[in-house]
Amino acid sequence: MQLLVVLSLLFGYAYCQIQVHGHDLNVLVAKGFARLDTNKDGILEINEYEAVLKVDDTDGDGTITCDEYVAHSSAPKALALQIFNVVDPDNDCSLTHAEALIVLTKMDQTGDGQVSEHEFEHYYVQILKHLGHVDHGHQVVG
Ligand SMILES: [Ca+2]
Ligand SMILES: [Ca+2]
Ligand SMILES: [Ca+2]
Repeated sequence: MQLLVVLSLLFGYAYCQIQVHGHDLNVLVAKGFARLDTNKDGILEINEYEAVLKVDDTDGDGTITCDEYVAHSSAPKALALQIFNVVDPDNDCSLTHAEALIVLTKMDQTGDGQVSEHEFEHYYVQILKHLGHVDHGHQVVG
């Protein structure tokens, strides 16, 4: 009986990983960006980013814990947690405002203070590649 539970957990996890590929990856990126780009002009600006940080910070203590992030992320729970750990520089399950701003700076390749959907997608795919969810050279198409 215990073995069955373990097996179903393992398969559940594997299924979650498979879903990240191909079309579903594009859906994840689009959903993630849509959540951040609140005025829907295709550009993520710092004020939009900070507004979402406030929403994600459920208890309003100025930092986003991994639990708070997972609860708000558009990604599946297990994946959201992995993404959080890549994004959080000191891996303490807590993203301070300063750490969150570093993330925005990393996404902003052109350094103009705005993140296009293309820049967001690039950053997201880099993280997923780092986590092994996307093969190197894997065509990320729908
Ligand atoms: Ca915008
Ligand atoms: Ca918090
Ligand atoms: Ca941290």
